[in-house]
Amino acid sequence: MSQATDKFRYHRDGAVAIITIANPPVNALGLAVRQGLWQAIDRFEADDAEIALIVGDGALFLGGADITEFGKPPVEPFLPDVCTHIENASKPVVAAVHGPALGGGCEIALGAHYRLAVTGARFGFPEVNLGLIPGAGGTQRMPRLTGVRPALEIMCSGAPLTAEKALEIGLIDRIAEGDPREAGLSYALDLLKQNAPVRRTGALPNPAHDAEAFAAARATWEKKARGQVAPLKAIDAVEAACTMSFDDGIREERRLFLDLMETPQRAGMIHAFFNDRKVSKLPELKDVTPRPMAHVGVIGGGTMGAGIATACLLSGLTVTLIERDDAAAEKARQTITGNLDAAVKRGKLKDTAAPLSRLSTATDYAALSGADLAIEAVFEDMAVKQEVFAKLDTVMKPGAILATNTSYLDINAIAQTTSRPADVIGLHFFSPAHVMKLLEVVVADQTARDVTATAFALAKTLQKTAVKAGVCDGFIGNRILSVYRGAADRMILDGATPWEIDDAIRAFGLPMGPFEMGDLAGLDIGYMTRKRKAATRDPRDIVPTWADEMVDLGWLGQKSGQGYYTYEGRKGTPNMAVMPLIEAARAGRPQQSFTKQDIQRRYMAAMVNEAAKVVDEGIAARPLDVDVTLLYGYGFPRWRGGPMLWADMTGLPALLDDIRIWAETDPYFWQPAPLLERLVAEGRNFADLNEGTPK
Ligand code: T1G
Repeated sequence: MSQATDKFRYHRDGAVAIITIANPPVNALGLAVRQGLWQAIDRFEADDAEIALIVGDGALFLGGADITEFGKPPVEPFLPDVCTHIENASKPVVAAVHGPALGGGCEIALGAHYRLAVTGARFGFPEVNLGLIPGAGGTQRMPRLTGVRPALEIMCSGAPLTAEKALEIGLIDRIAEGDPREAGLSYALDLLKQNAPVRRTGALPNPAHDAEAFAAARATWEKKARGQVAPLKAIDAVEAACTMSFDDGIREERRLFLDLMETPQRAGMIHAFFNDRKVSKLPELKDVTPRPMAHVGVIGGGTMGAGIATACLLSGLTVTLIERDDAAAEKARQTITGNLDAAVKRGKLKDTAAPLSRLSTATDYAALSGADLAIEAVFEDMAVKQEVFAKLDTVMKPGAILATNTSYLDINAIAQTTSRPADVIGLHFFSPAHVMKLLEVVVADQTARDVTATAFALAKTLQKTAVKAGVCDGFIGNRILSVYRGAADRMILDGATPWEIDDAIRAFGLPMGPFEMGDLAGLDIGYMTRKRKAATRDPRDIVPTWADEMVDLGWLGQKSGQGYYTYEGRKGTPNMAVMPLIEAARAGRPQQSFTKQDIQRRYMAAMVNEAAKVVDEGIAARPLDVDVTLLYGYGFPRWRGGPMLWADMTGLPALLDDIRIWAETDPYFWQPAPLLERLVAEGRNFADLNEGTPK
């Protein structure tokens, strides 16, 4: 009485037909699974089973449609038809959910007539995180069960619901403990005893058209998901559930879904989805075991050190923080306590007692003798860092890892001051270190592979996204940033205003432009970087003299109330007093006007050209590592996938043509990247260098 393929099993347990989906690792609803489900329902209809139970094998119910199929011609049976095929069964069908039931997985459950979840199950529609909307009936069935408000929230945010919440809003019928198959079987038998009828969600009346809810959702998500199309289309699809028949609503949902499938945003967000997983898959780390890292030493309790300590404490690690004296150590403890209090306010932490119980501070390095890993976050000065590493080298136990949080210094030079250069690595956190997701793992010449593997394991523990970087000034992100910032300064000298540039870059999708970003971070940071680089600056390079003059005038940005903008609170107004400084700097240079598109094109061309050099030099392993870095550390819009995908989609030949034209007047800044020239000559894209990334 059983039938099985490698993707699903059908077997009888008395009156119950049990349909098990087994498509590891996430039971994605690829073609074979859709075919199997369709046939299983046909089999159920034909045999004398009285009720059917659908369960997932392994760690979860169903992870949704098979994302690797997106962008290819859809193959029948289409998922919405499978859901309707389940719903049209003449005998009751129960879904028993454990773990995630996401996207199409949730829609399969909605196609069933009854739904049970075991504790810990999660229900979600994350399609907007892929530039899509639910496309298998979810926008039509869920509102019929829950009303429009919960449907709008879950489909626009992409955030999953707990089983308890799903029960509360009427998405499911029962919660049970333990094994989903056993719990599902027991529920199915209860339903049989009750003579429970077939209960088709699609046959339920339209949900009430809550005009206020739709207006509020559109206002909220136009802001929250600025630039993104999918959330607003999800609202349209849910509204169709209120105003159309079920069949027309299904057709409208399909139309909206297929339109989104063709958008660059869907390509961008799926590129980002797979890169999130590929970025930590490095051939040199395959089968390498990380070292233990339960006890972390942090040297320096300033903003970065305290942030790093907070991130470690929030992730359950034990922290010993070293400062130069008791007062500084106490100040660091207060900063960390403040960070943890804020995490409690944000709902990220129940209370601060547990993490604080794992924090100790000291002024004597000997306190680090038991630490598995030390992370130095002291003043950005080579001599200071080398002194710290010499001390660490004497006190840290054999096998402990010595890491530096430097944002640009030569880690090879730091490693050389120790007797164990193989244990030295860079861990470049981004401020605030307990909030920002990006961690650049900077691998020095002699860094051991298991040290790098440990850094990636630490990032996972800290729920950060690690990117492997090579040693150079600025590693991946800051090196590329300094170049596209340079392009903005050159556009100022050529006739654009800071405010035109900020407007254009915000319109492109970054949260803010380079000049408002400078005002936020403090204009003195750029000033100090320029002073640091002055000795080695190429004479053909330009210096934004107006920017130095602004700092000399005490215009530091938000912290001084005046920079490129003057500030009443956080609101900034263009500071026209900057223009005379800019005009003086422009003296004699030919001027031109810039459209928004001109500004975006130059800004992005500079970003991509330097990124190509970073990849070519091996500072970034692949173009995808640049994409991930810019997404998680520099606010690059996720729905564009990353600068390297943007370049591929824009067309590398046209980009190279532009760079060559600009090089005629500024050959120093616009030197085409050799890798870009090679790819264009070979008719290839950056994506071709990411080997194995699904199209
Ligand atoms: N399709 C194809 N591959 C997938 C996949 C999917 N839906 N989900 C994960 N993978 C791969 C992933 O790339 C990785 O591959 C491996 O599985 C393990 O993933 C019509 C249109 C389910 C919570 O958006 O959220 O349904 O790197 O490391 O940490 O309305 O995967 O090993 O080669 O993330 O245990 C909606 C996306 C699709 C869910 C499990 N569904 N996936 O987390 O494993 S659109 C989603 C996840 C849709 C319908 C619409 C998570 C997970 P590799 P992993 P995990």
